Amino acid sequence: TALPLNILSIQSWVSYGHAGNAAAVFPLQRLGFEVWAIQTVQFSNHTGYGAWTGQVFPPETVAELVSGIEARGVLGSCAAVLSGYMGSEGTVAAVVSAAARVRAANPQALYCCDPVMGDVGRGIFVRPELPELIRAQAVPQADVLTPNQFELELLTGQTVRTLADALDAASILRARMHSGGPRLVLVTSLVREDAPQGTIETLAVSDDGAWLCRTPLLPLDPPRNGTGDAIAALFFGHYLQRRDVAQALSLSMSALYALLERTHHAGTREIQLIAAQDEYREPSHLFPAERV
Ligand code: PXL
Repeated sequence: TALPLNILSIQSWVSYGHAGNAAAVFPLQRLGFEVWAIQTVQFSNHTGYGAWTGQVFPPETVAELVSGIEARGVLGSCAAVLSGYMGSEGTVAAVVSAAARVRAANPQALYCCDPVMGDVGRGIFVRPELPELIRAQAVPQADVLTPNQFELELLTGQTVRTLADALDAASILRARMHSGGPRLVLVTSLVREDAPQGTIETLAVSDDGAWLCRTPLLPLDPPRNGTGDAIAALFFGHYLQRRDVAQALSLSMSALYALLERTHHAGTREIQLIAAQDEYREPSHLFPAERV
């Protein structure tokens, strides 16, 4: 039997609740990945609460841990790198260099950058220097990018109101990404004027075309922090296992919807990441991905 795929996931850690690696590692493990987790920060809870304790790790920690893994002689078996919330400016360069070191050891490895910057309603919630650094340093190295609608607008300077706007902005972004890879853009939390009321969509754009997956819009109050981190993990995980954009989109959004529905019924502030575990690999209800 085949060994599990190894994935290096560089994100935040929270002790209580689910955001960053605390929202990404478990779904990836449930999909069967060996996750090599590096934390960019260690906070008591996600910053959506407005208050937290803990530390932003110095950027050197990322390089130090990658060196330690490299010394085990295993970097060539790393299939992928996933990055999310970066605590400080220096973390961007450290993450990009980690992706480069993995690529040097395994030229087939894919880098997925979740350009965590902010969201509609909340605005930018990372340090103000980060969006420009992510745009300039991380995007050109990324094979897969998973911006939400707000981050897509911020990265491209385009306003996204319609499907045509979203497709335009995604192709602007694709042109700036790592060449030689799938240059795959996943636009999450897309709410556009020309979609049916009461729905939310995810748009995947690659060389082979574009697909849209539509799910019912559940109440966003309280906001479900960590959702984007779980989406990036589920989509990238399913994509790595199948290399099929439409299937990865349908499976990941169906799993995500099950997670959000469960959270809605539980009425909790935190996403029900553990309770929804049976939905990740084979979601009980499949929402289709349709070509656009
Ligand atoms: O969901 C993005 C995210 C990741 N990590 C931490 C966060 C947030 C958003 O609030 O606070 C620590």
